[in-house]
Formats: sequence, structure tokens, C-alpha cells
Amino acid sequence: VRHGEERRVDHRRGQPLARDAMAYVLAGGRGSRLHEMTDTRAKPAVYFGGKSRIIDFALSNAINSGIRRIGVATQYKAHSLIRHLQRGWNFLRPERNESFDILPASQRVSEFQWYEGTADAVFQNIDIIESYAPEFMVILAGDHIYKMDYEIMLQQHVDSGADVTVACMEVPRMEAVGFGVMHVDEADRIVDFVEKPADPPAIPGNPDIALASLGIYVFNTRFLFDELRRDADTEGSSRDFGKDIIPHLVKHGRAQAHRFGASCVRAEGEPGSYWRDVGTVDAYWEANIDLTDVVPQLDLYDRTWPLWTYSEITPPAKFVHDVDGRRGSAVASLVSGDCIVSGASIHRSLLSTGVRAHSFAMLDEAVVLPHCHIGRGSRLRRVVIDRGVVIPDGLVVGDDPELDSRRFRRTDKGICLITQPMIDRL
Ligand code: ADQ
Ligand code: ADP
Repeated sequence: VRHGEERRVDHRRGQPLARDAMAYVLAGGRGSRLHEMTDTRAKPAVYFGGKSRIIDFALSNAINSGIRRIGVATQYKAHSLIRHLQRGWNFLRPERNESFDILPASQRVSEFQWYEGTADAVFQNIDIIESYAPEFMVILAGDHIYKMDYEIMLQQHVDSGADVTVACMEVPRMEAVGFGVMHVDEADRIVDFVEKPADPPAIPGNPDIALASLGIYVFNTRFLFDELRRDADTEGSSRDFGKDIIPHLVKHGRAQAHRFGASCVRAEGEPGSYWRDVGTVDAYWEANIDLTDVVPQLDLYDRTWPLWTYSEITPPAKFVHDVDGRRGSAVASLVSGDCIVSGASIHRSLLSTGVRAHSFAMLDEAVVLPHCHIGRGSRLRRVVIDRGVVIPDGLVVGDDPELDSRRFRRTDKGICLITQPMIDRL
């Protein structure tokens, strides 16, 4: 009897493996390439897709996969994130054998220590996790956009009997500099792993493609804890999954690759395997604007895999004509609740909750975060507007690259990030 089959008889009790698992979401990193958008909030708390935040994707995947125990480790600028989690994700009930814990770096192990690396963010909470006795740990990052059924990955982990299973995806080789990159044998066992290599090794037979780790790991809990304790006693370790734990297990243990394509959730007609790290202003803008496509690659309307979030209770979006009765519309756009488009023309844009766009304003390919005001007669093209910004009447962005670069944070691709302090300095 193989390890996996034995486990299934002993432990599954007819339940999905997800019910014996805990999802542990690492949400402490800053995400510095989002610049001013992460000045006040951690990257997982950044708004995405009009109604939700980036971390909602990983958390929704966990819930939709059937996982009912969730821990979220926070550290950097966590207030906005913690508030969101308390408002939106506190529905898991201990009375139903469920749990939801927010685990700020609180110097529990030593008063001199915040979370050092990602592994430390688990290590410091071993006793809390143990009190729930999950059989498996699904370690996730809180800052990626994707839909994935973790049950399928858990199943593969149990079937293969691996010490750790690492989700992976093929990416263009030069993009792999930001990832852990692996080599696998014919049974997808990981035989080599390098964290963020300057010159990523390609997959055999295709010099342009590398196999990248998505930072999603499945462990048997007891094994993971032994590893974390071993690593904590190791001189010179940075206490990080990608830098320390995974490379060690590839060398000395049994690490298995899990192809993201096998567990990626697609709605009918949804193409490919969608996974995005929206870690730069360009990638963030693009992933949001992509949602306005007629058939977007990421389907937010799939009722079988809903995106859970906290969302304010709002009146419906409203569209009002201008004095000529001609303007006051949004096409090819996503418009959230409590928006009022009054005499403005909006095209290929995304309006988050509570945006007011006034007469004769024009928005094209704009990502507008909650509670912004778009002043009369302003014209904005290819922008990201941070929460609560008041765009003055008549402001023009997107016509004059030099002027835009002086006033706002303009990327090489010509996307302008606009925040209130930038407006105040005009
Ligand atoms: P990175 O994403 O660069 O690489 P890291 O910066 O450690 O790794 O962040 C991973 C997650 O942990 C993020 O969600 C971050 O917010 C969080 N985090 C970082 N430091 C933390 C801390 N001290 N406490 C709590 N949470 C923290 C990783 C892997 C690569 C893999 C990529 C895929 O190391 O091998 O390829 O993810 O994106
Ligand atoms: P403009 O966009 O022309 O500057 P306003 O901001 O004054 O105009 O809003 C124009 C119209 O939008 C109002 O006449 C009203 O129909 C609608 N509107 C604005 N605020 C509200 C609100 N709080 N509730 C309902 N409708 C509103």
C-alpha cells in the first residue's frame, strides 16, 4: 500500500482532504514596486477588480476549495489589511470546527524578533497552528491573482507521498529572474531548485522557457514543523521558504512539482492558465484593464468559483446625462456600487466603489480606486488613481509625457499613478 492510499483510508473519513488542511497565507511583504500604492497598505490589501483586494483571491481559493481553517500572517503596514480581514473574513466559526486567525508579527518567540523570512512567519506561530491540529498545511502568498483548486494539489501531494509539493508554471525564461526556478525529472520530482537566479535555467528542449515556483507549498504539518525547527537551528539561514526550506528539501528530501494547469480553475470559455503577480504599476494596471475585455482571461462572474470579499453596502451605480443630454455613460467598463457617472464619458475603465465622475470628464483606460472624485472637464488616459483622490476640474493626464512624469509617477509604459499628495503639489 502506498503512503497516499493508506492515508486516504485512515484519515479521510469520506471528507475532502481540504477539510484536514489549514491555509496559511503570507501577507507581510511590502510589494515596493507598487510604489505609493503600498505606502500605507501592504500589497495584499491593494484594491483589485473594482470590489475586492488582492488577498481575496488566495482566500477565496481556500474557501472554494473547501478549506475551513485559515491563518494570515501580517507584518508590514497591516492596518488596512487587518481591517479588511476582520470585516470580510470573520465568518469562519469555531463552533463548526472552523478557524480564522490574523497573526501579526507580535514578537511571540523572542521580544527581539519580528518575522524574519516567510518560514519564520510560520515558525513563530507553531503553537497556534498545533492547537487546530491540521493534517496538512497549504502555504500561500497573499499577493497573486489566480483561481486554483487546492484540493487537487493536496490530492497529488498525498498520492505522491512527497515531503513537500510545490506548485509551478512554465514562464518565459527571462521573466523567471523573479521566481524560484526548478528542474524536474520525468515524474515531476524536483531535482534542482534555485531562488531568483540571475540567469534562469531553461527546461530541457526549450531554451526560452523556465519552470517557475508559484510560492504555493503543501506540507504534512508534522513534517513542516520538524523542518522549521531544523531550519531555526541552522546557522546562517534567512528563514525563508524560497531561499532555505525548499532548496534543502530538494537536496535532502522529496520535493514534488505540481503543475498549476492541473488545478487552475477555468470557467466555461475561459482560456489558458491565468496567474498574475500584479507587483508593478504596469502589471497592476494591465490586469485591471484586461477585465474590461469582451471575454476577459479572468472571469469574475463565474458563480461556481465566486470571489469572496468584504464590500461596503452601497446603492446601485447611477448614470446621469449632462446639460446637453449627450454624455453620462460608461462603455467597455466595470462600474461598482455607489458610483455616479454624471455627464462624464468613460471608456475601457474600472470604477471602484463610490466614484463620482462629473460633467464633461473623460476617462480612458483608467483604474479608479474607491471614493475618488473626477472633476468637471478633466481628461485622463492610462492612469491608476489611488483611493479617495480628488481630481481637480480640467486636469489633463496622458497627453504630455514630460509634464506627466514631473507631476505623477509615470512608468516606462506610460501609465501614470496618481495619489492625493501628487495632486496637492500641483
Ligand atoms: P517572493 O514572492 O519574492 O518569492 P517573498 O518576498 O518572500 O517572496 O514573499 C512571499 C509572500 O510572503 C508574499 O505574499 C509576502 O507578502 C509574504 N511575506 C514576505 N515576507 C514576509 C514576512 N516576513 N512575514 C509574513 N509574510 C511575508 C516567492 C518564492 C519564489 C516563488 C515566488 C512566486 O520565494 O520561489 O517563485 O514566491 O511568486
Ligand atoms: P456634475 O457632474 O454635472 O458636476 P453633480 O455632481 O452635481 O453634477 O451631479 C449631477 C447629478 O448626479 C445630480 O443632479 C443627481 O441626479 C446625481 N447625483 C449626484 N449626487 C447624488 C446623490 N448623492 N444621490 C443621488 N443622485 C445624485
